[in-house]
Amino acid sequence: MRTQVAIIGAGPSGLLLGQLLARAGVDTVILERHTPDYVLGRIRAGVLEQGTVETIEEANVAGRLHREGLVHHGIEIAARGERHRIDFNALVGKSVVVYGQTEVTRDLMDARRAAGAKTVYEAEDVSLHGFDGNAPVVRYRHGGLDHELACDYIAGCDGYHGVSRQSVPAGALTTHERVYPFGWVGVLVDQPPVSDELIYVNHERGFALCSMRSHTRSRYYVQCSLDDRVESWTDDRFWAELRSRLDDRANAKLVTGPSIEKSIAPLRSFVAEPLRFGRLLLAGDAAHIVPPTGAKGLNLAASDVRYLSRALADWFRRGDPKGLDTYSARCLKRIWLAERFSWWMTMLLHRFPGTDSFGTRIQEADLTLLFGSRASQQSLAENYVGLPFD
Ligand code: FAS
Ligand code: PHB
Repeated sequence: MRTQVAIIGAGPSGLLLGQLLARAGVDTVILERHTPDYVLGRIRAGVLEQGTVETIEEANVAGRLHREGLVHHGIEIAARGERHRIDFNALVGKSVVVYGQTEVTRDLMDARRAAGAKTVYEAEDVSLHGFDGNAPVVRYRHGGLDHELACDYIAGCDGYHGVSRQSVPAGALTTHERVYPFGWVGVLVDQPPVSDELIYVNHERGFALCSMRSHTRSRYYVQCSLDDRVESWTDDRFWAELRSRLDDRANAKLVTGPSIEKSIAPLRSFVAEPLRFGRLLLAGDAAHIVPPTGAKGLNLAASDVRYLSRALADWFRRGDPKGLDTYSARCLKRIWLAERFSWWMTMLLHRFPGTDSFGTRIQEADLTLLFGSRASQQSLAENYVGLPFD
């Protein structure tokens, strides 16, 4: 089998890249380790930057997003018994859309299926070869048979634990990492949200986040220990811990119920440099990870894919290598700005085990600056809604 671009991974990065390339007339095959239901069952991001919405519009799969997505013009930060609204409209004249990653993935899957583009689900033992030359090959097993996919380029969209980054020769990659000493327990519940907008909470017991997927489905998180196992977080324990971290106004509106999904996510900051190795290009979580505190993970993946789809289209349509040659540097500029913002939001809102008095006072000063300075609020707003593309 042969294609122009072999895409490894059918998460949002791989599917969005496949859709954008299809619209540019570039042929792709996506190889995905799991089943479509397994991919859709992973509950992850919930907030889309304006730039991400524009990229999804460019992919021509924004119909349901515009019908069902919730436009949010601000968020609230709760700390020290206070709540402060960050007014995106007043501060930067932009907004975000609350629309779950699962729904973005579903829309992209439906579009790819309707277009008849090839996706191999349950592809096993995927391996990448020859991407340091001009004729890369991807090998995999499917249905008990060995397969070989010849291609011009490989897009490694297979996430943090994928095979693509692991296939890069030792020494060709530099990684940067920060692992945080806590995780998030996340719960999805079919009950109305406590507020019209997201509430990020810094509480002495730890971080909490009140989010949503719609007016009838809410998403909540509480900071937990890295030693915690999801089995030890019963619904009752989760609701009691969330209540202990919310203010009276939120508690009065909180409607609990049986969780329809519950998971623990570790928090880390991670970047692999560069993103290109000959005919292999990394995008999304395969290249970087951010703590979800800044709602950047999915948006950063979409940012990589926006650059990569244009670069590959320029190459296949006009033989212009400029986009491919500058892909890594352009992505890394946005990646590090998103890494910084996600790190800063995490430092601002979490209680770090073992923090000394200096660290505690610095966090308090950061909150005082944010609550009292329009310039500080403007900086948070411009990063949260998404920095402009260069
Ligand atoms: P993904 O990991 O989503 O997709 C990679 C795909 O590649 C998967 O389908 C996987 O099965 C497949 N794959 C892996 N190895 C393979 C192989 N060897 N062969 C073939 N296929 C292979 N971001 C936010 O903005 N907000 C959040 O709240 C948030 N919460 C998160 C919670 C968790 C637990 C995790 C892990 C991430 C979270 N993220 C969040 C970040 C997340 O949304 C990612 O940024 C987003 O999924 C990135 O999409 P992809 O790059 O497509 O990677
Ligand atoms: C979510 O709704 O899952 C969500 C929203 C904002 C974040 C993280 C997660 O920062």
